[in-house]
Amino acid sequence: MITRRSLLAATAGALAFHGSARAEPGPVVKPLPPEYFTVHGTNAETRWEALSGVGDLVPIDRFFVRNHTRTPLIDAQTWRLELHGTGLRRPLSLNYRELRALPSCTVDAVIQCAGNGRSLYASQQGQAVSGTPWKLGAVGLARWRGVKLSTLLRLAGVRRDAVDVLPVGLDPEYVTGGVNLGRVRRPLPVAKALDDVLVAYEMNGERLPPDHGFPARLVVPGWIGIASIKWLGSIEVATTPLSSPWNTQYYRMIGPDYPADGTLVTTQVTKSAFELAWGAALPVGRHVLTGRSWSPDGRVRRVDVSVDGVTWRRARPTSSGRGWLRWQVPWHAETPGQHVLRARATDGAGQAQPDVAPYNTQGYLFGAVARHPVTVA
Ligand SMILES: Nc1nc2c(c(=O)[nH]1)N[C@H]1C(S)=C(S)[C@@H](COP(=O)(O)O)O[C@H]1N2
Ligand SMILES: [Mo]
Repeated sequence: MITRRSLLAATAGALAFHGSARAEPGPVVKPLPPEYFTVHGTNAETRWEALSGVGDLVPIDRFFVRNHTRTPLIDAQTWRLELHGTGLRRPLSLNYRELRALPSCTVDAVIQCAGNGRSLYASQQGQAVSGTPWKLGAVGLARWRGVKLSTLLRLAGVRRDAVDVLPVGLDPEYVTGGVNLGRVRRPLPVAKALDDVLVAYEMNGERLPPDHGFPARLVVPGWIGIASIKWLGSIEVATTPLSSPWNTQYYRMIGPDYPADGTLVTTQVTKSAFELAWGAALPVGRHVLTGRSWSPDGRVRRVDVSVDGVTWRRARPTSSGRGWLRWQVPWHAETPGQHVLRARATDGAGQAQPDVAPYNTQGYLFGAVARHPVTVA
C-alpha cells in the first residue's frame, strides 16, 4: 500500500507531462485479421459473427479499436499520471508502480462508441450523417481492473466545489481539416468521476494492451466511448466548467430537432445485435439465432426477435446479463431468399428500442431496432 506521504513526495517539483510516446507504423498495433475486424481508417470494428460461441467478455484479439490518430507506445518506466487544477487541494503525481499499489477493484463494463450503428442512419433511414460508418461492432464488454478515480481524487484532496475533471490522452494531437484540436480529451462532471469511474490498467486479466490505453485508461460505465480516455497522461480538476472540442464540437446531438448548438451526448442508448455476418448466407433449415443486447443502465429486461417484421418471439436469455445479455431464439428458415432479422430489447426501466433513431448530423446514438439482412439458400 502506498501512503499519502509517499504520494505527496512524488508530486514535488513543477507539473510536467512525463509520458513519452514513440510513433509506430500502423494506427493499430495488434493484428486485425479480416475474420475478426472491418478496418475503417485508424479504427477497427468487431465483426459480430466473431462473437458467436464466445463467452460474455470480448477477447482482446477481437475487441474494437477507436483511435483518433494512432496507438502510442508508452514506456511505463517513465510514464506518470498527473492530477492538478483548482479543484484539488494538492496536485498528485503517480508512476505506474504507485498506481498499481493502490487498492484496486474489478468491473465488467461495456465500452461503446457514440457512433456505433451510425451507418444504419443511411441504410435504414435514408439519412446522410458524418463520421466512421460503423455497423454495430463498435462495442465490447471487458473485465477492467484498476483504481477507482474517486480514490485518486480523494488522495489529491478534491474540493467540495469542484465541478469538472478533464482527462487528457498521450496519443498524438488530433488534426482535422487543417486545424489542430490538441490532445484527445473530454470533460466529465465530478459527480460521475466520483461515482463508478475506473482508472484501469488491466483488461480481461491481462496488462492493458497498447491499443486499449496502456499504461492506464479511464473506464466510464454507461457513457459513450469518448469518455473512456485511453493512454491517460493527466487529469485536470476544476471549480469552473471545462471544455474541449470533444464536448463543444463533437458528441453533441445537432440537427433540426435540437437547439442551435446541439445537446451534449453523455450516456448511450439500448441496442441489440445478432452474432451473424451482415448479409450472412444461411442454408434452408433449422437454426438457433444468437445475439446480445445492452443498455446504459446495464439491465435488459427482455428481448424479442422477429424474422418477418410482423410477428415477434421472446428470446431466451443465455447469460446472467452482467454488462450485456446474451440470448437465443430458434428459427426454421424455410423460404429461400432475402430475409430481415430484427431484435428489440427492453431496458430495466421498461423502455423498448424504437423503430426510428432520432436524426442528428453526426449520427450518434443509433438505438433503433436494426434490420439485419440475411440470405437463405
Ligand atoms: N486518448 C484517446 N482516448 C480515446 C480515444 C482516442 O482516440 N484517444 N478514442 C475514444 C473513443 S471515441 C472510443 S469509442 C473509445 C474506444 O476504446 P477502445 O479503442 O479501447 O475500444 O476510446 C476513447 N478514448
Ligand atoms: Mo467513440
